[in-house]
Amino acid sequence: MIPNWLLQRAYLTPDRVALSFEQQQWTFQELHDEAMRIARKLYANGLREGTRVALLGPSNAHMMFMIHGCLLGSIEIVMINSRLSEKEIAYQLLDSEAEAIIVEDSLAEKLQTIDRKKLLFSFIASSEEIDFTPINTWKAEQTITIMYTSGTTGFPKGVRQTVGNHTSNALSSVLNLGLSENDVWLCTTPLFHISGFSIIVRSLLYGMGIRLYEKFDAIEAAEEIQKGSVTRMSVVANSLDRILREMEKSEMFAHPNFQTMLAGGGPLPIDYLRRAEKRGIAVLQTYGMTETSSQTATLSADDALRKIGSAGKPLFFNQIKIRDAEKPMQHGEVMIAGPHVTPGYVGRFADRNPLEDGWLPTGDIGYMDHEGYLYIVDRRSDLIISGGENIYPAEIENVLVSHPSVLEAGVCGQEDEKWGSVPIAFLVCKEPIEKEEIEKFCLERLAKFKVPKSFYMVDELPRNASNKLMRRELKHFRKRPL
Ligand code: S0N
Ligand code: AMP
Ligand code: MG
Ligand code: MG
Ligand code: MG
Repeated sequence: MIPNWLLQRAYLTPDRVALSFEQQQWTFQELHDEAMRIARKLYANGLREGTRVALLGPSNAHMMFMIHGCLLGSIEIVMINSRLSEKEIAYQLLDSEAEAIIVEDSLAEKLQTIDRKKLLFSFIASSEEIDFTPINTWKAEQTITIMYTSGTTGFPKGVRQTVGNHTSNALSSVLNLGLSENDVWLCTTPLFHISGFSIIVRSLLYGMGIRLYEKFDAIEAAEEIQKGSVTRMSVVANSLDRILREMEKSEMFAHPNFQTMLAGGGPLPIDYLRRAEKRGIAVLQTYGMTETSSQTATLSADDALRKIGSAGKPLFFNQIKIRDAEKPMQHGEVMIAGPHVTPGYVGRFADRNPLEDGWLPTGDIGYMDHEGYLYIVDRRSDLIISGGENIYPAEIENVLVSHPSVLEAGVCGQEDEKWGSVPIAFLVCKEPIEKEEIEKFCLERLAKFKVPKSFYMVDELPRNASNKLMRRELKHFRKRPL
């Protein structure tokens, strides 16, 4: 049994600061009261403990209250990525069978053709309230959030994250990072990703404050770090680089209050770690995923420079092994076990067991060095990571071939200085096609970051003897730009 996080936290430390956003701040008691009001309104709208709803909103204080209202009311939340296209959102609603979608008013235009009960933030705010008593304790195996992650087949998978998954992850994290009374976590990663949501869970379990921004802003982040108004932050390579550029330009240094930057979501250029050190920032590389409710391994502050490039050792409750590796340094698929690993999916993949003999195969290739430190070297399954957003080629290829002029399509990643990697597409066409036309076709169906940056015409796609597309060969293929 695990206590209802916010109930317990507001009981233990009601007067500690829980959240600050723009010029306002809220204690845990105030956050509890806001969440309780929301939960009563959600109950008045027919939602109940265990009801599954989707949630779409920007990372602001109202969104926080909405998340906490759902959590307090033990309502399962499907967190929707606000960069997705309407069609992608429709898929997730259908697949998850969410009873309704709660949407912040400014984003409602994204849902025009969506045939599902919509609850606008403003509508909920003006709803009646009904009395209900939140349950005190949760079962560890109870699903509390669902996040979609792209799948190799091109169909996104709704990953179940249980109360136990989140709780053990937050505990593992603090056993590695430590905790001080003055800790405040700067949150600029999206709340719909586990990179952002895990900060909420840590805040509740530790009694730690969150400094929240609706949008990542490198100047503001650099200033918070310099002032020491925050002590921790989560970043991806793109946001870290932009913060460092700001700090380098204005000769800024991290305040001694600032403890650590947790950097993950994709590979991190080693040069960024060195640049960060010059600014007085200890960057800890972390290896985590949606299926593990964030971190599995993280480098400890002591090892940050000695083990540069490593994603560290598994956190206390977690285990990592390399498939088929008999000794250190051998490369292979990274396998994960621990209480933070998802029990499975919803919808189309509900019957699929994510584990093999108790281990989660990640698709990532890595090795353990002689001291047991993990290094991630590659992604087996052709995943493209653009600015921390995952893109599976199959998902884009499925859209491309649905265009009447396209016969076959292949997509791969191309290195990109700004985003790390971006998708590019290779098309075999029935008839000539304009770049603008195919771009527009993609934009109507895919999040913008998934729309290929370049399109090339080819006569055929590279395939092996069993006719399987060899995406890694695409880049070297003879091609004509569209
Ligand atoms: C990097 C971010 C902040 C960039 O967004 P920004 O600057 O706000 O852009 P916009 O103003 O919205 O748009 C401007 C133009 O840029 C395009 N664009 C935006 N983002 C991307 C992108 N990622 N790739 C390609 N293009 C992008 C827009 O389309 C727009 O284009 P135009 O001008 O043409 O209209 C933003 O992308 C961001 O927040 N990224 C991070 C996402 C993230 O958090 N990913 C992590 C996911 N993984 C996990 O959660 C598991 C790992 C994990 O848990 C973790 C990760 C990191 C740190 C810690 C942890 C942990 O374990 O705790
Ligand atoms: P997601 O499915 O969005 O949670 O993304 C998880 C994926 O991001 C992992 O399977 C890895 O491919 C990648 N990833 C996360 N952390 C790292 C890291 N430190 N180094 C390299 N890749 C990473
Ligand atoms: Mg993902
Ligand atoms: Mg921007
Ligand atoms: Mg076609």
